[in-house]
Amino acid sequence: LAEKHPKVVFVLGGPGSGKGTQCEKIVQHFGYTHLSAGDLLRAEKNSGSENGIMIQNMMNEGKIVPSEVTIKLLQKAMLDSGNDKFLIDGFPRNEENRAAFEALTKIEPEFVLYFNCPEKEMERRILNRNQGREDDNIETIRKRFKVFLESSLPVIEYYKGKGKVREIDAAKPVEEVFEEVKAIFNPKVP
Ligand code: UP5
Ligand code: MG
Repeated sequence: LAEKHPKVVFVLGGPGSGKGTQCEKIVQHFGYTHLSAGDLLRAEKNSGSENGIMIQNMMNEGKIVPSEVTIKLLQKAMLDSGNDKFLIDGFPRNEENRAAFEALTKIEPEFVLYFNCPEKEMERRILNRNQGREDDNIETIRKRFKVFLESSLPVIEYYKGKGKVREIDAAKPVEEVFEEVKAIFNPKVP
């Protein structure tokens, strides 16, 4: 995988900050392949894999699935796609995820998109989503927020220290957020 020198952008932000929504729009405009780590884990769970029950239990507690499981799914999806430009959405979620991905894939992200959104707004969005996600209940949402603050924000801080974070005000309407996103991917277009 590393020999192909794929271009990777990590897309991070709290639960419900709009990562998936914005990634779909980036795909349409900029030719990336969107890989949501959460979606890959949900598909793995539904495939009846030996890890299915473990994945389900961890997601229902808002906990972070062991790196090796997630990274294996990401690597396979990258190879299967045939593309060389990826949006990796919702990963890495903790320092261990980050270090393991780097060690196993030898891939460094080009930059990190960070969708910054107040918790109240993220909560409102998730409770309105209604797509049958088992983790979209208020108890699990609170746990997801706690894990985000404790484990995922430090990853964003790490990349800030490397000058790689492109922070976006994600509290605005979808189209306004995407205007900011576009400027990051395509700084020349007015
Ligand atoms: N919406 C979006 N943008 C909006 C806007 N600007 N204004 C108003 N509404 C907006 O959006 C959420 C909802 O808000 C949608 O209804 C949308 O229409 C609306 P979405 O784009 O889905 O937000 P997103 O940030 O993708 O929210 P998501 O709930 O997917 O984020 P999470 O990070 O919580 O979920 P994820 O699927 O990444 O992970 C779920 C769980 O999987 C984790 O809790 C964890 O247990 C596990 N996991 C791992 O263990 N490891 C991983 O690497 C990844 C996940
Ligand atoms: Mg998502």
